[in-house]
Amino acid sequence: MTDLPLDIHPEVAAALKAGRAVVALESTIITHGMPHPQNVETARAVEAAIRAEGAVPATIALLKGRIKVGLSDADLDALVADPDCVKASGRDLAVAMVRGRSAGTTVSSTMLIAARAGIRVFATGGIGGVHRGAEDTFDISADLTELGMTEVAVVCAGVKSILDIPKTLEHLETMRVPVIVHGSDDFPAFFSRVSGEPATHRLDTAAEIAAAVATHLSLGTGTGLLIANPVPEPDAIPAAEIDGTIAEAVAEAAAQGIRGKEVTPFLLARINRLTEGRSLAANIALVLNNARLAAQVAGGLVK
Ligand code: PSU
Ligand code: MN
Repeated sequence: MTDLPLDIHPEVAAALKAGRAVVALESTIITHGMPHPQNVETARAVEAAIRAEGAVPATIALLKGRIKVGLSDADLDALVADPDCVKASGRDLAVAMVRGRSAGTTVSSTMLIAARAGIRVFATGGIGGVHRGAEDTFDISADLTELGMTEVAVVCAGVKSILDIPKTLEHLETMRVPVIVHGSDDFPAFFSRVSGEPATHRLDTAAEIAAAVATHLSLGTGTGLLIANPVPEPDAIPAAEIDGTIAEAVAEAAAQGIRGKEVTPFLLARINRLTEGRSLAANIALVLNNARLAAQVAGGLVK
């Protein structure tokens, strides 16, 4: 085995050593999920939101072939400035590293790296899942596979209806991944607070969620947890208003023959464009909201 080129930022390393709260963050949302400059602004705002809750942020990415756990300001600038930056899920890491590439890490690869670094709580916007039409395309995100085999709690705002939400929830059930909705009886659909799918479990406070995460980890099931946190009401876009746009984007992707790992970035970019910024505003608000909850959960976990 070769030694992994893995750099843990000194602040993150010190926090882990001292048993302080640390929250991992992914970087595909920065490199492939949001337009510039909102991507960089949001990345910095999310880190600030985590610090404001007393936790230490650890944004994870690949920089010129090295795994970074915690990015300096210069690292973040270098990541977004790299024209050859790729999107790396867990299976893409090795080749990207051997080639010395920079990459945004998806939920799947970020979970993998967070677990290796000893970080148990991770905040993002939305996870990948079972795509609409998966019965024909077999397009199921590696994020679900990773949730089934890596012991990290992922705080998200549910899943976008670019995905098949009922099938995504079925898949998580099959893989023994607890799905906990924060303060709602309905599983959230990213832009919308409700998806029409009932919450399998509801917990109302960060302290209760932290206790559930701690208990799940001590059970040793080997799986992660999905914590779904509905978008704040003022920023929510009702399903009735966004569903047509999403359907349009999904149809365009199919018509243009978009496949594999290009599908999700294509859909996100189309939806951002079609809603002229409204979806982006909701996206930013929900990521910040998830970062705050994740920091509180991480705080509860180290108590
Ligand atoms: N969904 C979003 N925003 C995102 C992503 C998903 O609403 O930025 C990104 C995440 O990094 C997620 C990845 O892990 O897309 C999933 O890609 P795929 O569907 O190709 O597995
Ligand atoms: Mn896919």
